[in-house]
Amino acid sequence: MSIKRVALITPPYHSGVVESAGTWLNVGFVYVAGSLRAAGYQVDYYDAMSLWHKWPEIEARIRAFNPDVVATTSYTASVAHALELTALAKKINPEIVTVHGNVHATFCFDEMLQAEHDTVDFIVRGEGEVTLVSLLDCLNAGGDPADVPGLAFWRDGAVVATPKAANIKDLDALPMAWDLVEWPIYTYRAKNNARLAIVSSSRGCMEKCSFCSQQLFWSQSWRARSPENFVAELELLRDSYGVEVAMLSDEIPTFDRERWVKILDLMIERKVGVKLLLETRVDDILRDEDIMGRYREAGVEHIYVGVESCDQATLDLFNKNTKVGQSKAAIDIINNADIVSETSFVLGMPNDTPESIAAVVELAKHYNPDMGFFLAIAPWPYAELYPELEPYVATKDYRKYNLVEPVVKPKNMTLQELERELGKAAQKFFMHKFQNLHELSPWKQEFMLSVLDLLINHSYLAGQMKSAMREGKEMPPEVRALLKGMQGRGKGMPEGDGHPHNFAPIP
Ligand code: B12
Ligand code: SF4
Repeated sequence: MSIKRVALITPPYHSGVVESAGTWLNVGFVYVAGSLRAAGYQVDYYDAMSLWHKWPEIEARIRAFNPDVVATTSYTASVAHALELTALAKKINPEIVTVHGNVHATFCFDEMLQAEHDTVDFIVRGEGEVTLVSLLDCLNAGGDPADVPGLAFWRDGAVVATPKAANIKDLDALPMAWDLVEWPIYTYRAKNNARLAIVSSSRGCMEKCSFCSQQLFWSQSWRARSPENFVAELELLRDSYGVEVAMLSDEIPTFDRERWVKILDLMIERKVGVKLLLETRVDDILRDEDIMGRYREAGVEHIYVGVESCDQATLDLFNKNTKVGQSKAAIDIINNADIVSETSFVLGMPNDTPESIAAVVELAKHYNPDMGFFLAIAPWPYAELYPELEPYVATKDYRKYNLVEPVVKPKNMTLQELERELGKAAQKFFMHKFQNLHELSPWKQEFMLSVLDLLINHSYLAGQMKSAMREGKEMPPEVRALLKGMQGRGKGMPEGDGHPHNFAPIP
């Protein structure tokens, strides 16, 4: 077998949620492509999802590149589209080797291969850089994939899973294929369409939240790049590709305070100027209260912390390892540093009712993040919480496992009622926020107005926001002016994919 050309393709799945805020690149592919090229393979980085390509365009690009391998990425919500993609590749040319990676494939390889072994050749479990190259080298050398760690595949009527691959030790040494990225499409709408990158400074998380897939994916480990290596990458992205804003894909970039402080200091010292959006844990924010000014000075503009619940019993069920009071304190710290604060609440648990959801909205207003999102719990079939939720799981249609569409049916609500209550929760929260816009600093006011623009022009909440804001007189004049120019739903967003269009958090 002679394999040279590898197409890395994102499945054209859209829940329309985070996509309202911007267009986000696939940094996992930038890593995998870098390693493939270093090993001598030619790569097409093809973000069909972000390009909003439909099947005919995807088919045309596959035919034009004429790959030996089509590899794609499957998290739970996108796996159906990823499977359709590899079926398409086989239809175009049965000789194409098809590969799936990412979290859903890593854990649900058995289910996928049982059902789709005709069109799925290999599943890479865990990190892709070493395993994919080893697989392709093995195939080229006529070897046996059973000897390559980190794989699953179908052979003789059964699934073969090879031993787990070792974690990559030196993240600094991984080559990156930034030059393959189709940069012009990646912009951050909430900030004047600034050029947007996603970067990774660390991988993993040592916590054990029972609803979360990421601690499982990284086997409760945490590894990081050195501050010098990471900051040099931001400079390269700024100088070579005009990157102005970068979102960290890290689960917890701040985990090691010493390393994080070094990153902040280097960014200040070298005047890097790239603005950072990041997610971290409430306890790291409490720990870093004394250096929040440095966060801001270095360019951190937006911090998401997962509050998840306002109720200690639910936090304990989630294994969240935080106390209710800590969340409010962390949000205050972020707000006091004049950084945009964002959080989400995981709702739609079996015991939820309209009243319990309304109570969360009141607490959300009290916690006072700049942005609050009210998510429908998605029962990842491999998460520790799954057995608890299983009796209430209403559908196995993974396309709905996107944190917006309810999948778990509460005991005393229908799925439709829950969906309506979640919509109302967002509406009530943001109405309150915009009524009190004047409490924010000038730059945050400006930012929040662009968020409102996205909400009313790019979101399925548009209808609800419109009706609620008919009493626009309660709103500050800037908000009223924006409302006047309101254009209804969908501007600039392709429609008709059958999923709701929402504005929601950094995932
Ligand atoms: C960046 C990101 C996105 C980007 C994706 C951009 C793109 N062009 O593909 C955007 C913002 C669009 C996005 C959207 C969504 N996302 Co998202 N996203 C992330 C985030 C923050 C980082 C992922 C990342 O880059 N990690 C860093 C890289 C280095 O790691 P990696 O991606 O895992 O890739 C490595 C391996 O997995 C493997 N690998 C991955 N793919 C492949 C493919 C092959 C062939 C191989 C060999 C290996 C391989 O190799 C890579 C390198 O080692 C994660 C959370 C997190 N902290 O991980 C959520 C996350 C992946 N998202 C999630 C979700 C739910 C969504 C949405 C459904 C949310 C929503 N409601 O909108 C949407 C769906 C997409 C859509 N279009 O509607 C969930 C998935 C949960 C699950 N278990 O299935 C996560 C884990 C967040 C969470 N809340 O739990 N997301
Ligand atoms: S939710 Fe966040 S803190 Fe909890 S395990 Fe997942 S990544 Fe870690």
